[in-house]
Amino acid sequence: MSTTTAAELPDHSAEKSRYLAAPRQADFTIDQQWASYSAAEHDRWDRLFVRAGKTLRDRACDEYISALHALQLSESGIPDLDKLSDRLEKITGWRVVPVRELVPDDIFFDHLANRRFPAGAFIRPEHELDYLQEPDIFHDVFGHVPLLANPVYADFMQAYGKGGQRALGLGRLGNLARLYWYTVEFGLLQSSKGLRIFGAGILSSTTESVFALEDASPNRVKFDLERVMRTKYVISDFQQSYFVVDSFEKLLEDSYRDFGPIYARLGTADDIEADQLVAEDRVLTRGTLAYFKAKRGAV
Ligand code: HBI
Ligand code: FE
Repeated sequence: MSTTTAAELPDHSAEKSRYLAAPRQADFTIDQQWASYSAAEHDRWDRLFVRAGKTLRDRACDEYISALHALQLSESGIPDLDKLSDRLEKITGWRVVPVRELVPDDIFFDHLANRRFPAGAFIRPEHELDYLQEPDIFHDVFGHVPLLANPVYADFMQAYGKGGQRALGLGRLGNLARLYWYTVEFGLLQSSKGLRIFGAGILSSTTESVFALEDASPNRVKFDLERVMRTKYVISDFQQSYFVVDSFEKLLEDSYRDFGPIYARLGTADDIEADQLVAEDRVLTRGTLAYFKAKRGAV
């Protein structure tokens, strides 16, 4: 999750405060201080891992499941990011670098453009086990890191980082953040066995893993790069629409397109509401939006 600035968040948990007090490099990386994790924090990782693993059987895409195994991620406590990076680097050249919290956009994109994924070093406190606004080590390492071991997805993430650097220069960060949100965070994949999850925001949430695939409420629409870049999103609840990519190869191909003409068209196109369907959509599920209407008390 990546649109709340650290300053907007309430005071910090003990798990996070120890990192806020630690020295930080110019690229916002810190020392993970792996030896400082308590038994309770390692146990929390294990409980999150086992619970999510049960929900993701037959829901996560095969590429994610095989990557988890390739990286030897398991319920054996919070991973040492240096050791994890040594395994990951051998496969796709990516490393995972510890950070305290959300980092500035330009720093974030520079890391991605250089095959470094910034991961929060802190783990969520017990009372935020089910949901937290800021990316902790479980969201980042369990949600985002595994697919970096998939060569095509690894190329896409680097291309995204380079695209982000260009977007910043063109004042188009908002459009690019939407692309990230509806793929890297909340993307679904069309597979031979039906819809499967690849977005980290869904993978790291057991409730949203079920909602995104099985609930009648949300729209499910075939992914279209330009349409997604026009689509607003909510950050503090389930998504009202999910987008389905045909393959990581298609996603990578899209990321190599010349965004210049796209940004020009986006300059005059209206935004699309998170729950809205538009004429050119290839709709897989026209959602009832019941979940959201109930929340708004509008039923
Ligand atoms: N920082 N640590 C961290 N993690 C993110 O996902 C992140 C970030 N900074 C900026 C950012 N994401 C967003 O601006 C991008 O998703 C567009
Ligand atoms: Fe994320």
